[in-house]
Formats: sequence, C-alpha cells, structure tokens
Amino acid sequence: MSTQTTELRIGMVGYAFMGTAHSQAWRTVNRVFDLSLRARMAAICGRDQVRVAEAAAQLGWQEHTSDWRALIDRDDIDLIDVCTPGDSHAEIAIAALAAGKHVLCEKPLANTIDEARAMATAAAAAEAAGVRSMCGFNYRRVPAVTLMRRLIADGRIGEIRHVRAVYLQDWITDPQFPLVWRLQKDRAGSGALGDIGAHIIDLTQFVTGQRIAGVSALTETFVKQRPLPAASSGLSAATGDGLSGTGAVTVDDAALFLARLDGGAIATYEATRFATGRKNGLRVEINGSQGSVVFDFERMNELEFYDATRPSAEQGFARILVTEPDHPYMSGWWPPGHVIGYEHSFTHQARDFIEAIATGADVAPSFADALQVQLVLDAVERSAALGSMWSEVEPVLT
Ligand code: SOE
Repeated sequence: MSTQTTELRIGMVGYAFMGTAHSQAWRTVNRVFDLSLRARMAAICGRDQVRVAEAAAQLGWQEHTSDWRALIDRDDIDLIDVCTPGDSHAEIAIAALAAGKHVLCEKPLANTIDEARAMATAAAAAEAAGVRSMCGFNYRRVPAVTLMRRLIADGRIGEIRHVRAVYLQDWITDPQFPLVWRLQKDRAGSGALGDIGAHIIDLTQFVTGQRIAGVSALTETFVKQRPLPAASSGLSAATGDGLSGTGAVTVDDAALFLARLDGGAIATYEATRFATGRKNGLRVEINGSQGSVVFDFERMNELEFYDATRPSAEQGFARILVTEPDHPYMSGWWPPGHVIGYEHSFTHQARDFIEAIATGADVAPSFADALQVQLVLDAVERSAALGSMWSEVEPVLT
C-alpha cells in the first residue's frame, strides 16, 4: 500500500452487472461487519466517459475516469477491483499487482490457461511484498454453501461418493437474442462453461476439499449465428436495426462433463444457457457414506441435510434455515429467520478480502485456486474437442 491508512481506497474497473454488484458490496461492508480497514469507493473506471460518470453517481463512487492505467498509477488507490470482460483481466490485474495494488478479479480468472498462469505467477510474486489477490467466486460466500463445507469437513456426511452439480440459465434460448460479448470466444474465453460452469467447479472443489482430477466432456452450440447487437451491457442487449446482419457464436451454449475428484468421489456437471425456465438454477448435491447435503440457489437461505446416522425412524432430509447468528456471516445481518439474498455473497466476499488484507490471513480463492478452475475448463474443452476423451487435470503447485 502506498501510504499508511486505516482506509482501503478502492478503484474499480467496469460498471455493468458485476460492477454494480461489487459496488453494492463495497458500499455496505463496513456498515454490516466490524473490520479494521474501511473501504472507500475512491474511483470507478469505464471506457465511455459519459456512462462512467453516470455510473459513478448512481453507484456511489467519488471519482471516475476512462483510463484504467491512470487509475492504477495513482498512489491514493490501494486496491483494484476488476469487473471487466475476461479479455482484459490479465492485463489489468498484472499491471495492478506490479504497481503494488491488491487485486480482486471477477471470475473466471482469465480467458486462457496462459493468461491465468501469468496472473497466478504475478500474484505469488506480489504476495511476497504483502500485496494480496482474490478471485471473485462469490457463491462460496453464500452462508448455506459455507455451512455445507463446514459439515463436510466435520465428517458429518462421511466419505464423499457423489457430487452432482448443475448451473442452469435460459437467457439466450431465443435465437434472436443478439451476439453479446459473452457469446464471443475472444472476449469471454468460453460460453456457459467459463461463465457459470466455473462457479460449480469452484463451489464443489471448495465444499468437498477435493480437486477435479480428470474429465470426460461434451459441449454444444445450439444457435450458431445471431443478430449483431445495437448495444449491450451485462446480460441485456438491444437488437440491431435488422440491417447490421448476423455474426457467429464462437462459444459453447452448454457444457456437460463427468469427473473424478482426487479424494475418490465421482461427479457430474452441467452448465447451460438453454434450460428453458431456469433463470439462475445453481444446485449441488453431495452424497457421502453417512449422509447427504443439498444446496439450491433458488432457496439460498436453506441447506438440506440428510444424516444417515440417525435412528431409521427419524431419518429424512432436514431443512436447515441458515439464518442463525452462529451460521457463517449471519451475525452481521438480521435476527434469525430474516433471510438474505444474492448481493450479500458479494458483501461477504468484500469482507473476507478486507480482513485478509488487514490481518495477513490466507486469501481464498487465490489466483492459484482460480488457475485450478481454469485448468478444469481447459480439460473440458480438450475432452469435448476429442469426442469426450478422458482428459487429466494437472494440479497447481503452490
Ligand atoms: C451470467 O450468466 C451471470 O451474470 C454470471 O456471469 C454470474 O457470474 C452469475 O452469478 C450470474 O449469471
């Protein structure tokens, strides 16, 4: 950090969907959690001068700029929050780390393995100088998911046998939905696989403590040509005037794979943007030798727990309402029974990163953890390209 301060001065790059979610988190985190550093929303950056000025006013940033390099060069900024499309993550994050700024980077870490490796290397070098980095896999910070990990780590479901994970959306089922950046490989890296498949890869590795060691995959692009957009931002886009023509979709619409985890579990994964009627359907079920746990994002304040060690007459899935003060993160929020939502996971992410910076505690997911996810994405693509051939996933050595 440039100067000693009890403030953590944030510079954020990007202001679409994720930028808005992160802004909400920085704005809220110190009101909810008692932390030794205070986040200050110092400056926001975006390419369009007018729109970034509007975003700054709307989201609560003190200043705005259209030059991310100038933002990184400022010695009154301590942390750079990267909320841009994947094609600029590596460049911005590596430059920020080199300038001594802590970095929070949205997922997936990068668009390619090479970029992700370079980011993890830069993060390791910066770490030696006390500069921290984290990748934004926010669903880890849903209290029910963190509780799921705790129950598994405490041995409450025994040895893990099965992992069953799906992430289902439907926002591009209409073939007339325009060719937004998320459908272009050079901008997004991959499609449903990297955008939402990455979440369930990270989440399942997080809760089980096991690494995906190999996969057999298939991917599909159902709609291969789409109208060029007139304008787009986040998940919304305006269709063109009909005169601009169409362009090729260069990413997967859906990705499915079987996997082996290095602790002995076997797993299935499905990520798709074509699950008609499923808006943001993230569901993970883990079956162990002594029980099961189930998380469903549509009921994100609950965790289902089946304890096979209970007397048979009392067995059945119990629904734990994860709103007690001794549940992860919940002591900061409302009295028991008062549920929280999607945006709170980002506040928890900001909380954990601030605490790690303040105390020197380990950061998770680190860029090395996010590289591990990237290696799985790569193995899925290799396997699919070779007709579902088994592809090993190498471990990241830290
Ligand atoms: C779009 O599919 C998206 O916004 C993802 O990019 C996010 O990571 C996910 O949380 C919601 O859906």
